[in-house]
Amino acid sequence: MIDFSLTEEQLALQAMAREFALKEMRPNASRYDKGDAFPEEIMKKAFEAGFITCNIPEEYGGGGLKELDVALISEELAAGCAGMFTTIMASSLAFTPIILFGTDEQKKKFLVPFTKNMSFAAFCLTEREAGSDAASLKTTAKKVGEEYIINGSKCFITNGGIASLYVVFANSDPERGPRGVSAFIVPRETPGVSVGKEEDKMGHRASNTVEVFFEDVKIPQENLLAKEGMGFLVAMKTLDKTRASVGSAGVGVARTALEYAIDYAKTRVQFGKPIATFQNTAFKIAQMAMEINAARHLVWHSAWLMDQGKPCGKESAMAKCFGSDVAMRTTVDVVQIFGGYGYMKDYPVEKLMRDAKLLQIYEGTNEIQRLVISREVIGPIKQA
Ligand code: COS
Repeated sequence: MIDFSLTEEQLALQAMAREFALKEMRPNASRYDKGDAFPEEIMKKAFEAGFITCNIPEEYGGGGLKELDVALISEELAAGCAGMFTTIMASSLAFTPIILFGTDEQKKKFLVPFTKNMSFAAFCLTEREAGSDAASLKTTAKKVGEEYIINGSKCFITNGGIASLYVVFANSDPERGPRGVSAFIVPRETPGVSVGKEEDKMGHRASNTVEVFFEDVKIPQENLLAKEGMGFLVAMKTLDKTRASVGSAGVGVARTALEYAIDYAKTRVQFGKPIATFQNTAFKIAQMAMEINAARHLVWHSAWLMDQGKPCGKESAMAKCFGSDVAMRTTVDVVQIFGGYGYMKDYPVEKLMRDAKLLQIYEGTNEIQRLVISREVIGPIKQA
């Protein structure tokens, strides 16, 4: 049976996230976009509200939210400020491999502390020469006795400079390609871990992005996630699960842009009439509303599949790709509706356009999402 209604609890959760976004995030979004400061106070409140640990299971002290709940929250928080949303959700991304593949001991040891005090985690997969081609990692993990020694570096790491814990993907058997990759839990204080300068980004400026370096970092065997050689699977399963929330963020960013556009179009008078009365503007608004709704339905469907324990790789990729493309198209059109004002930093819409761009790039570029979707839709091809 198809049912799009939300439960009382889901409506309450959505309302709470919306209130937080409107009260704490949106009024401060421009300030953190323009400066270099980290929104520490807002993150403390986000921690107290339970957003940062919302996907950690209840038995380990987290919110234990289902994927549809996370999708609802993600849309609201990203509607408030995409950069702050990214800080919150990058921790969830790093928790996910531990939630999916960690032992009970690993979960107790590494997840529970995040539910007691505010701190952040980072997912370390990307390298300078291994972005979309995630299996070609150069970072190595050499087994010596009961330890692994990690050497290499990871780039564009969200939360990298503020994280207390990293989930690091490294090659423990370079001969075996994807099957040689292993995943490790690396506490920040481990000797040999260091971080580079903060990246100066086009958007999501409230979030922290750095390079993370590992130099002879000794990690005990008990910090290995799953089994040696299963790291690529750990990464892929994690991304299958988390990508839909990037789609939610796209819906949130696009929705905010549309709200600004409607307000503006109703009050901006040209040729003696509000510009909302011109079909060029009205039809653009109709198109945006349609696409936002379609994107939200893709996100909800993929989250629903995950909650049912059904395969969702293709749907999650669709939700991410379409949701972020909608955010990009919508924000570009909204800047156009605002005309010259839209291009000025005094107005909020150019930030949304800059923020939308990253949603098409991170957690797998939209080209990779199309690759994942097309491989599944087309299936095996017999070569002549
Ligand atoms: N779930 C389970 N297993 C998967 C999987 C998935 N979603 N995707 C791939 N695999 C498995 C394959 O079945 C294959 O297993 P076998 O060796 O047993 O046959 C193995 O992993 C290698 O897969 P594949 O041959 O498809 O690997 P490719 O090198 O062609 O790359 C893509 C696959 C492109 C999908 C992967 O590299 C990718 O997702 N890249 C983007 C990475 C990314 O999102 N980076 C963003 C940074 S993280 S924020």
